[in-house]
Amino acid sequence: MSTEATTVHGHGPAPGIMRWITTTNHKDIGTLYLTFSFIMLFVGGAMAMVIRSELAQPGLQIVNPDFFNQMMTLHGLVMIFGVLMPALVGFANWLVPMQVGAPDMALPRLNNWSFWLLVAGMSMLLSTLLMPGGAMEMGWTMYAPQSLQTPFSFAFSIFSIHLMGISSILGSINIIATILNLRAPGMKLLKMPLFCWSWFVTAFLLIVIMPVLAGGVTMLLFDRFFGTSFFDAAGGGSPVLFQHVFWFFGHPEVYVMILPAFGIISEIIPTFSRKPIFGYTAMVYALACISFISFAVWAHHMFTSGMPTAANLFFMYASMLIAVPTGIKIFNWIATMWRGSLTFETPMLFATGFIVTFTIGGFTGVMMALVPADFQYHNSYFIVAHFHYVLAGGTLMALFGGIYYWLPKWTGHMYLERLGKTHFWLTIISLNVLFFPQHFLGLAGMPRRVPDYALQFTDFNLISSIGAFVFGASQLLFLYNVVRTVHRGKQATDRVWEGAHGLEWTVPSPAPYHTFQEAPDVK
Ligand code: CU1
Repeated sequence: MSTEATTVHGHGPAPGIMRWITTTNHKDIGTLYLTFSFIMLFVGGAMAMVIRSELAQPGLQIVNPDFFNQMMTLHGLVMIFGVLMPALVGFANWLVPMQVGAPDMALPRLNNWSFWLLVAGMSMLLSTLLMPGGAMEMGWTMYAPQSLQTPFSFAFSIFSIHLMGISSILGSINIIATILNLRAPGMKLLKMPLFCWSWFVTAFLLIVIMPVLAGGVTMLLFDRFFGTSFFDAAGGGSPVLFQHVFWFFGHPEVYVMILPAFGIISEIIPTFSRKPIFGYTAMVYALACISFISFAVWAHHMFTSGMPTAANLFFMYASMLIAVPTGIKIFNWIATMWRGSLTFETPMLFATGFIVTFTIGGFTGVMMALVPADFQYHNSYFIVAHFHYVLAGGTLMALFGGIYYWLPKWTGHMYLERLGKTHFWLTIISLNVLFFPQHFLGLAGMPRRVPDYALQFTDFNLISSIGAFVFGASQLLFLYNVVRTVHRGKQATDRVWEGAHGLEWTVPSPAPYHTFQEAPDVK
């Protein structure tokens, strides 16, 4: 790993394991986040394998329904709070200081605290599996009234969500403070690389939504353990109110997981196109626009909850509006590639794969935004297919691409290119085998979150499960490649990707004078 582990306080790094526990160095903390996320990917992935094993055949054969529900709930929470968010924060730690020309994050000790709070929170969440009654079973959305009938361990799940929320808020404060206060002279906001911009916007989203989630789950805690009735109809409360509170957090949370992924893609594509990003300023405003509108669309998750038609229509139109700035971003990535000197090393394969699979998820999102159509899709496997195209086909692909792209910079070693390409092709094919049939299952009426199903759903479920096993096994290639790179990859050169005009590593996307300049010659 990085050899420059000196802290900003001028002391040398602590010896041995204490270095990693006490570190305030942004690169060390970035490595910690990424390593933690990598471990959680296999934990959450193992839960997905349990789910798909059970669903490979109709009937109950592997696990009992209670355990299935616990796996389904924890899979969601682990993937969101343990894998995608920590990985993106890991990228922020590594890249934001380097991209704005800062010596470290603005608040290095807080940075260390953010990481270890996350570890404490996630450990507590996983420990609920071992408690009497097991972990919670109502899905990561924790809808009342089911969540008011949960085992004792629910209190610990809520506390773990509080810990992880505090971790996210502190991390976001650090990113905003770094970007606003520690930019090098001449690094104007509208000259920052797009990855920095994506995290700058995301950090504000997190600071707004995390307290809302904390408030919501605290009210659940009070209803469940202290006799209040915020969400309990029997005491005059409203279960639908919980859905409003939850999705006011939950929808922007989706953008927390995708905007930094957009940032990663916006760095990779210019490098492998040997051109500056097309439409830099439009990309920045699109990010801001998406995050702004994301606060006005939460009830598109609740069209069937009995809202007035006028409200349904408002949330339908607002949701469809988000397709505009998102479309601008997709267009600009493709325009960046247009007439570029393209090469397709592993990071670029993942970036182009991202555009395809993420866009499929985007299109099904537009389908579900339509109120009358959503009545058909609601609570069906179609929804599962949709958000896995966005989160696995989108964010996870961007993370893989980003790791391959920056690993030589971070470790000084080169990964195995052929193995990386094999990982990409196995991943993209198995991902589609895994998730595409789920659209058909949902349209044919298979509900989500069930351990058993009617016989007519057997074939597509089996195909989906086979895709899942191949997808899971493919990630072992990635694990091997990364570990091997860190330990004994061959020396990386200064300009691994041979990007023209210094468009490499930390600065591919700053604003050029204008975006129509000719593609520069390679060499
Ligand atoms: Cu949403």
